[in-house]
This record gives sequence, structure tokens and C-alpha cells, in this order.
Amino acid sequence: MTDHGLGIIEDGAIAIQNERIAWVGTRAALTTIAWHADQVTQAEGLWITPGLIECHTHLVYAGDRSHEFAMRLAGSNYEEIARAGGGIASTVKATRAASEDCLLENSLGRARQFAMEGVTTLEIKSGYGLDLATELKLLRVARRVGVELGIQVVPTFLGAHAIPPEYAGRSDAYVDYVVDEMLPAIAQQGLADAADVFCERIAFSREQTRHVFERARSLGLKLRLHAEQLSDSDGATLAAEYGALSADHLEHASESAMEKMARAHVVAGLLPGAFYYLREAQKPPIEAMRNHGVDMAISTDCNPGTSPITSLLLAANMACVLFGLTVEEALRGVTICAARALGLGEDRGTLEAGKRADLALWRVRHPEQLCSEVAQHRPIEIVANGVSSKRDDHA
Ligand code: DI6
Ligand code: FE
Repeated sequence: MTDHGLGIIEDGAIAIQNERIAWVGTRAALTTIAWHADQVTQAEGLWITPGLIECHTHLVYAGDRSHEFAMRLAGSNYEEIARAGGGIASTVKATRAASEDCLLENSLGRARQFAMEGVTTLEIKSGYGLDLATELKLLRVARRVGVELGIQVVPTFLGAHAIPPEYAGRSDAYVDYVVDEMLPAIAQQGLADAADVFCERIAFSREQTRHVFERARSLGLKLRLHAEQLSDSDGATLAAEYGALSADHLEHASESAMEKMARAHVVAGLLPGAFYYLREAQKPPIEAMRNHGVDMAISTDCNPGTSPITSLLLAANMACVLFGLTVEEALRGVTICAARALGLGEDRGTLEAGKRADLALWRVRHPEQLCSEVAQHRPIEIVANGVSSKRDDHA
């Protein structure tokens, strides 16, 4: 059996106790230990992987942007559409107008797609409210999504996603609002684990990013960054300077920034869905990431404008086909490296004793099929925080 460096255990067994993995090894070793379990599940012929980890989504929003897809097919590009008032601003309008329950229903539909594919940890960013009341609404919805689905939602505050219409031409004043009013209120309500910024020429500058990072850090929030998606503002270096958990996109990042990220243990978040959907040509510097030992996480970036995708395995497949990742890198990208991008690498992302009992059971011949075959695999059983659920058609 080709291992691909995945640490495969053939004829393995896993013991779970109190929502944690208590033991992992071969079945033969398990018998000699004479484990006394209250309940035993046979998984004959199945593969068990860690529950998948989706570390970057914007899945709480209202409306859709299919007309922009059509505009791009007719020749417009993302930046032109954004500058003309479409893009993020149009989703903000729809999201501000939507009730909390309506947002929950829309968002649950998308989140369920992730959960059914074996995702047991789901990061969700705010960022389509851009005023305090609506950002709070999005973060509450994110939390409710996790409760409804029995998976762990990790909420991120992305107030610095775009400049809202009421602050047009006054981006510094908007950043002051984010820093002085939104961040403290969100931190005080405990509604976000991290703060993120879209550092880009059509969004926020390095200096503005720094301003948000300073305050977020002082409030005890972890940091993430959207960096170098459309151009090089050297946000990746800033992420390294601030010890951010991850810098995501990175298509236009330099090799020297990868060295700094490696030294500061900043994970690279690869988002091939946005690259694909926008028909970008410039790929992230994967070889530099490898050479410097930067961890590569893979995510969908699920959002209505640049990546309306709810399949993490499809993103893993795209990372292989479009960015040239190996199967091992792709599987690590949706498990352990994604866990690290959330600051949860010690807690989940591999099948190891002591880690949270998040598992997915698959009927495949080899886990490489999970990223080589598109839209064909869903786990037949999922264990999230020690609680098992079976797929409906597999009673
Ligand atoms: N980069 C992205 O690709 C998404 N946000 C961001 O900062 C796009 C969000 C959108 O177009 O609605
Ligand atoms: Fe994003």
C-alpha cells in the first residue's frame, strides 16, 4: 500500500474516550492491550481520516452574484466590477437587508454541504456587514450554524473586508471605526477568535492593516490575513511580523516573503477555487513554500463573488491540478495544516492520542481517491467531537 507519507496504519483501531482520541494503533496491538470499550464499531474495509478542516470561508451572506459571473464571461474583471459598486458591496447590501433567521437558513444550506463531506471544523468570517450591528449578526449566525450542525465553527471578524458605501472615499475613517468600535465590541462579546483583513490595493493598505492588527492583538484576538491575491502589497511580510496564524491567497507573493512566513510559522492558505473562478494566471509560489518549509493549508474561500464553492475536496483536487500539490500535501492541507491555520494544530487535524475525536469514515480503496476523483466521495460515517452520525443512505 503506497503510504505517500500519510502515516497510514493498516488494519488499524482507534479508541475514543471523553470526546478525545485515547489510543491509535494496529488492531493486533489493541487486543494485547485488551481494551475494554463500552461500544465497538467495526469499520471493516473502510478508511478513517481525521475530520476535514475548512479554514477559510465567507459563507454567511445573502443574495447571489451570478450576474457578475456573466459580466466576467463578457470581458469585465473582478476589480472593475468592484470599483463600479458591484462585488463585495452588492453582497453587503443584500446581507444588511436580510433577517438573522433568513441568513441562518441560507448559510446552513452551504455549511451542510461541507459537513456532509466530512468537515468537522469550519471557519467562517464575517465581512458582509461592515457596520457593527450587521457584523454582530453575521457572527451570531456563524455560531448558530455550528450548534445546528454539531460541528465546530471557528468565527473570524473580517470588518476590514471592503469600504462600505457610507465611508466611500474615507477609508481611514472606516478603519478607525473598525478599530475603535467594532473590534472592542466583538472581542467583548467573545464572538470571534481571530481578526482578518483584506490587504489589497482595492481594499486596505499595509498601514491600515497594521492599525487593525495592533488593536486586534491587544484585545487577545488571533490574526489572519488576505494577502497578495490580486497584487503584491507584501502583506505576507506583515503577517510574519505580527505572528499571524495564516496569510491566505498569496498568488502574487514573493519568495523572500515565504522565507519570513516560514520563520514566523505563518501558514500559507491556498485558495485555488478563487484562482480558478477568476481565471487567474499567476500561481502562488509553491516551490518557495516547499523550499522554506511553509505549511500549506487548502480551503474553498467559499463566498458569492470569487469562489462559490462548498466542496473542500474539490479545493484539494484543484490545489493538485492547478497549483501542482502532491496528494500528500493536499490531504495534509485539508487536515493538519488547516488546523494549524486556525491555531488548533495541537488539538486536531491528525489521528493521534489526545486529539479531539473528529473522524471521517470513507468507502474508498485508498485516501488518494479523495482528491483524485471529483464529487464522488462522502464519508459514510462522521464522528465530530466523539459523537457519531451515519449518512442517511447508509443505515
Ligand atoms: N478575497 C476574496 O476572494 C473574497 N474576499 C476576499 O477578501 C471575495 C469576496 C467577494 O467577492 O464577495
Ligand atoms: Fe477570502
